[in-house]
Formats: sequence, C-alpha cells, structure tokens
Amino acid sequence: MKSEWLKDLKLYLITDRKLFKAQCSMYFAIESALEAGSGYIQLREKDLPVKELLEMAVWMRELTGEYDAKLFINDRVDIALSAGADGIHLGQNSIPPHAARKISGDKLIIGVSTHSIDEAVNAERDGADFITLGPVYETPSKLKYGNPVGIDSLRKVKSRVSIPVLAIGGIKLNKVKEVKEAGADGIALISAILTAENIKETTKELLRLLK
Ligand code: TZP
Repeated sequence: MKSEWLKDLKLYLITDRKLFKAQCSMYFAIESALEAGSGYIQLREKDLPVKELLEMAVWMRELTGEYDAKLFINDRVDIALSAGADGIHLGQNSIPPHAARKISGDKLIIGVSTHSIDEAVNAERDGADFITLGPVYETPSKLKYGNPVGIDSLRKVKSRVSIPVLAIGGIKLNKVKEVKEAGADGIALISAILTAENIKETTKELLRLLK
C-alpha cells in the first residue's frame, strides 16, 4: 500500500490556522491548493484541544477525500486512526515511530520531523517512512522552529538515509531548485502557499518546479 503513493510525495502542505482570521478561510485556502493539485496535506494544529482537533481532522478528511488527496495528522495517532487519515507526522517529542507502527499496523504512513543528521538516521532506524529536515532556511519564527540547518545538512542527510527526505523551513519558489539539487525528494511548507496572493497559481508553479 505504502510504496504506491509515497514516491509521489513531493509537495507536502502543512496547515496553520493562525495565518487566517477565520477557520473557514483556511479551509478555502487549502481547497484552492487541492484544486491546483496539491495531493498531501498535514493537519498541524498543535495547540488545539483534542475534541476540536478531531473535528478539524474529520472535516479535513472530507475535504481532502473530495480531491483524492492524502491527509496526515500531526502527532496524534489516535486522531489519525479515528478520522481515517492516511498518515501521521511525528515530532521528536511524539510517540516514537516504532510505537506508532505498533498501534497503527500498516494503516498509517509515518513521517518524522528531524533537525539534524543524527535525528534523521535515528528516525529511519526507528521505522519512519519519510522525514522532513529543517528548517533549511530562515523562517519567520526562529523561536518556534529553531536556527536554519542549512543546505549542506540536507546533502549530508541524503547521503545517510534511504527514505524520502523533504526539505522544510523557508522554502519559497526561488529555493526549490537549490533543495532539489541538494537531493531533496520534495518540499514541505506552510507560508509559501497559505500566504500566497494567488494560491492556485503558486501551487501549480511549485508542482511544475518539482517535476
Ligand atoms: N518545521 C520546521 S520549519 C517549519 C516546521 C513546521 C515551518 C515551515 O514554515 P514555512 O512557512 O514553510 O517556512
């Protein structure tokens, strides 16, 4: 089941409802990206109470389902399974990949956020199906995401792991070429799409550059 679509994971769009005045505006934004062909969405609303997160996950499942897109839930295996998501995205302080696998069997693809070569190697060893590595570049919120790891770390990680590596953090249209050349299998991002003036056109352009 996994390998069928994991190889197409090139653009991984992550939600952040705080970028919007109203929750429905975020759904409109996500829907525009879906219409443009964005096929992988991660619901990452870390500070939402669990019931609200589940409600949002169910809603996002319906929305992504209409476009045949894959849905990942950040951190919560229980919510991912309950909402019928396709995957789970784990942080360094989440339940570890092998334990998530024990709970979910082969129902969920497991992504892991990593910030260094060691974390990347450990994530693969512990059963991750893919990782994000970053922030590669400066992001608007250094406090939240940490200092940039740089493009060289991406190259090094690619030489040490064999699962797909998505570059994350400050990835805009003008960075795609560089991260691809450094070996990234794809990109994960929030603001380049969610704050774009024209979400559809930006998504299409990103997908074109990632081909
Ligand atoms: N992890 C590392 S950087 C980051 C996350 C979730 C944020 C990426 O946001 P943006 O707006 O694409 O730089």
